[in-house]
Amino acid sequence: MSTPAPTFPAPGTVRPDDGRALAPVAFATREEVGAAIARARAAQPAWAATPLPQRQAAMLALGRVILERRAEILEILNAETGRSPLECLVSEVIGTLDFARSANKVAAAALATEKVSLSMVDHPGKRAYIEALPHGVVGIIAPWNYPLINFYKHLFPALLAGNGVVMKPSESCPRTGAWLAARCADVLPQDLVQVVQGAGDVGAALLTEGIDSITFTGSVATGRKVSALAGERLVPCTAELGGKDAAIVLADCDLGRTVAGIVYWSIHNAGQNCASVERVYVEEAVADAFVQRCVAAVGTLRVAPQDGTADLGPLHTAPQLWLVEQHVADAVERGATVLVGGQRTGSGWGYAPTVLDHCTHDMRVIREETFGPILAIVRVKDAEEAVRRANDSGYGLNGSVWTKDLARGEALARRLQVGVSLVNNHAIPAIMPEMPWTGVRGTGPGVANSRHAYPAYVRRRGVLVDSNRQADPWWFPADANLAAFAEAVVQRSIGSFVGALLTLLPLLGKRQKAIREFGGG
Ligand code: TXE
Repeated sequence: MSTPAPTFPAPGTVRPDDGRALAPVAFATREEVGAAIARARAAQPAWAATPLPQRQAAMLALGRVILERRAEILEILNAETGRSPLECLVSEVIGTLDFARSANKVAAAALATEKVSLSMVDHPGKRAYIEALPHGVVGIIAPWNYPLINFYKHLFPALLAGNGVVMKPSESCPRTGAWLAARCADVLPQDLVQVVQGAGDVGAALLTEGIDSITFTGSVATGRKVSALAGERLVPCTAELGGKDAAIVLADCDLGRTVAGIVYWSIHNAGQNCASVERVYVEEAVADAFVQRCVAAVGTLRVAPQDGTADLGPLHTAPQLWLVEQHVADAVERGATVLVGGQRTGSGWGYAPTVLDHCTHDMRVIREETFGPILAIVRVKDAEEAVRRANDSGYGLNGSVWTKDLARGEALARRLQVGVSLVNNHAIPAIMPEMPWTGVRGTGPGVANSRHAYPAYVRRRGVLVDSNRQADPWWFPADANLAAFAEAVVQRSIGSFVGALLTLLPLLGKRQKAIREFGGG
């Protein structure tokens, strides 16, 4: 069920918690985007030539300055998202220096030159290696839901790899991106990190104005557009998109811990997390007890009181609030029961944390990304049904199984068609630079974090040095000895290795002579 969308305030112009106006931020023109790329490009070669240990030290300085000046960013985040400074501190700021430390370790491995092991028989005298070179200037396009962390998880590795960076914050959270760019300017070479403000046209201008690689985080619809534009220009692109994560609650779980974990991962950041638990499949045997405890726990959560102790903030935008209301209304119409919440808080874009019981797969709240503080419960007969239903989704980011039987949980979690499988936790790898953050289906195959994310930041160059004084035996001229040589090579592969070698050796001598003569002696 959906009704036509009403008119909403322009993104980023009002506080989500009380609707007060925010100071406007100027958007960049296409020419200004081009100029920002050019400035970063001019600064990048010197940065790329800076030894890795110095780049790593700069990352620690960046992580440190973010922490030292946390009061400023917490105020900005609070204004732009309506979340309490405490929630912003815990979810986005607290870990910056630790993240930088771990990102430094990952970079050391990801950027190390790889020796290639070549067969001395097939490639005598040849030595080869693979090196990692920065793309040049990396564009980072971020969404609004974690406006700081969605930058720095890409910013650290992009810079460690020796790139310049142009950041494009969401038009909903421009001030957070601007503050982060200013902190980069505090500790990094001048112009290396740029920020351009604006909506989708400014994001697209990064590509049309010549960015060298693009890292996109956001919705599926935009991810497709960005990937297509990057594809046309043959620009490396990685896209991390939405999710509809499932959690499976088995009858033997530790009920208290499971309820606490699932309520947190459903409702943290008002559910505006690509890896929120948006569907809970609970085994019938434990369903009543699980639901009862969830209702009691969710009923205690407080939205956006200004005393600094809120458990969660409001929804980030008016369209988001409207979408959540649509999903709840659709679920109720199709037979779900609202056990707690289910309405606005009355302040800003606040929506009360909600438990929906008896959800089914025909409901939007189970099929589409909701991005709201909704704990949607589907009761299932057993674990098999749970796995089948969990995999029945257009997305695949995280999936978790909650049980005391770790071996069974692990086996079930590994049957989930997702990028990150967990037992007794959810979404936590997002803040682990060592762990890949990736997905399947609509979530997209893009990878953030870990050495596997590095194609977004580096290209590989293979280098081969040949010290063999003999020519390669298949060079010109083609002659009868080449034909015999080729046949002997085939025999070496499929027939007798030793026999073929005995044939090859004299032929090699003849081929060398012919090739030398061909080359003029
Ligand atoms: O996305 P949008 P939003 C997902 C989350 C949800 C979405 C919410 O699941 O689906 O992000 O973020 C810019 N060319 N994830 O609503 O609208 C736009 O200005 C270039 C996934 O902000 O797609 C903004 O800066 N850029 C996740 C950014 O794209 C364009 C983690 C995102 O906007 C553009 C967090 C265009 N044509 C959120 N149009 C994960 N999987 O890790 C818009 N933009």
